[in-house]
Amino acid sequence: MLQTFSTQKWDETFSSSTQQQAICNLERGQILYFPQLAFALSPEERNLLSPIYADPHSKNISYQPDNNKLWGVQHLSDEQHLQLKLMLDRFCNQALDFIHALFPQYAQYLVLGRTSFRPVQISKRQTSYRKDDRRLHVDAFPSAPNQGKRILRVFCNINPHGEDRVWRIGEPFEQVAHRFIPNIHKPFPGSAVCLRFLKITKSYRTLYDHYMLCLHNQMKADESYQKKAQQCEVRFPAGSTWIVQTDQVSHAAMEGQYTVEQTVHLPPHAMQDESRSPLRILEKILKQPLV
Ligand SMILES: O=C(O)CCC(=O)C(=O)O
Ligand SMILES: [Fe+2]
Repeated sequence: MLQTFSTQKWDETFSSSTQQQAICNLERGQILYFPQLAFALSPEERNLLSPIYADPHSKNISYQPDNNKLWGVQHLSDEQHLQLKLMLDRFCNQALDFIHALFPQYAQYLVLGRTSFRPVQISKRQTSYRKDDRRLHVDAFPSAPNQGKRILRVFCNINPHGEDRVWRIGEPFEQVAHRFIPNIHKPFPGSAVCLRFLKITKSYRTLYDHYMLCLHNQMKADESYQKKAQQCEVRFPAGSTWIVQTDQVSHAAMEGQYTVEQTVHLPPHAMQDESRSPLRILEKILKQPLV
């Protein structure tokens, strides 16, 4: 389930055998775990570690690196606003360089996504079941279709009180898909065009996005599945980093506060073994192209 590395610095160079093993394990749905790779904060940045700066209406504080914009914040002075942006920008660059060093085959195909800062204690957050990441799920987003692209994420627990981030990891994607896909209906004809026209989705919701979103929702809605599905607890201590493809790995975040996260997207054709992508697995089950 985890491949553990002894890496201690963000500008590490990796041997080709380590790179090969990492890519292989990642594509098989393992979590790459770096228990000694911490994201260091300055004393001023440590003052930003408070849930009061998170807008209660947003799930996380997000930063868009390509246009240098911050969302989901409140009560920050201009100076703190800038500090937080610089902190997330630094994390983004370190995480991206690290991914390039570990997966050089992916480098030219990667599409940079959002950076997030998660200062709210997960175990206390009140949300609807669909937004509740304490339920096992694979990632799929209603307004942001990704049209088959992979969701690759780097997480770093920056908790200043030494508290773990606690996840549950569920069964392999193929098993999840075989369990839920037969009960998912096709989308209504024309619905993807309407959603796009009404600007509910940021791009066209492909069949792939439809099935992934239904999978995400049905997993979260199924109380008995949540309790009985094969699963195990994984604890990520403060000062550790982990890399995971959250569209493939069934996960639930149960406990923890203060994490930074970087998302990158990857087209399935850039994978070493494309047949392991959720897109190709769903296409095989449904016997039709989905994008
Ligand atoms: O915040 C976390 O630890 C993970 C939450 C989650 O499910 C996600 O970001 O996909
Ligand atoms: Fe998730």
